[in-house]
Amino acid sequence: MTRAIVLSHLGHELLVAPEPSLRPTRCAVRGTLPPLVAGDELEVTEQDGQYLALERRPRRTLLERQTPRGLRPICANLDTLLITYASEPAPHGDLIDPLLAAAFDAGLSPWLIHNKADRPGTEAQGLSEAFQTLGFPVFHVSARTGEGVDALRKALIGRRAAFAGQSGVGKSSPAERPSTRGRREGGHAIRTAESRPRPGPAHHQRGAPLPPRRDTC
Ligand SMILES: Nc1nc2c(ncn2[C@@H]2O[C@H](COP(=O)(O)OP(=O)(O)O)[C@@H](O)[C@H]2O)c(=O)[nH]1
Ligand SMILES: [Mg+2]
Repeated sequence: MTRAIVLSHLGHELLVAPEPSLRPTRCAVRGTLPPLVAGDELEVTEQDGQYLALERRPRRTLLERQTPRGLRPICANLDTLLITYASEPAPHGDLIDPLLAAAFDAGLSPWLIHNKADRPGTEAQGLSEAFQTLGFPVFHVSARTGEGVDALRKALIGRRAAFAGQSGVGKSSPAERPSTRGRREGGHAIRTAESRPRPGPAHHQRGAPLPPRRDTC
């Protein structure tokens, strides 16, 4: 048996990263498995290149999202939630606090990511100063110029993280930017789907660990 991390759902199958290569691979799922989310760790078998997930290992953490029908699991085994905002679109007042609450509920360390540092804006700058004063880690990055991206990657070594935040702030962009060092350094960054700022207790990102070649964190 081999260990594999769930990257995303592909209809009836999963996209997983099996050890040791962590190369994204399709994987069938035994019907008895409990529901799976990105970040879940599985025991899988492989025969003639066909992977089958047999067991889900115990989750260390579980990030959940509040929905009208109750809590919905979003992403497992994260260490850090990268709560992202930028000058454009201007920070949405109702979004960051619920993300902080969700991170704390899940036992994750919330880090604040001020992206688009190449385009200063007073609201985003004010948020960064407020979070710094409160003692939160705040990273100023620009996915466009590369400013601060390697420092963030370095800080993430050995951690699993997901970007969260409103659409358009640049959650996908820092994760997809190639490292200037051009090599993989261990740990897993997480790529995310979109969330819209809506009233309500928590809005999160669905996450999937980056494919290994693009993951330099
Ligand atoms: N000026 C600037 N634009 C950025 C930066 N990062 C992302 N963008 C742009 O912002 C837009 C949204 O980025 P994206 O990563 O798709 O945002 P997401 O919706 O949060 O995943 C895209 O047009 C990006 O090119 C940045 O650091 N600076
Ligand atoms: Mg995106």
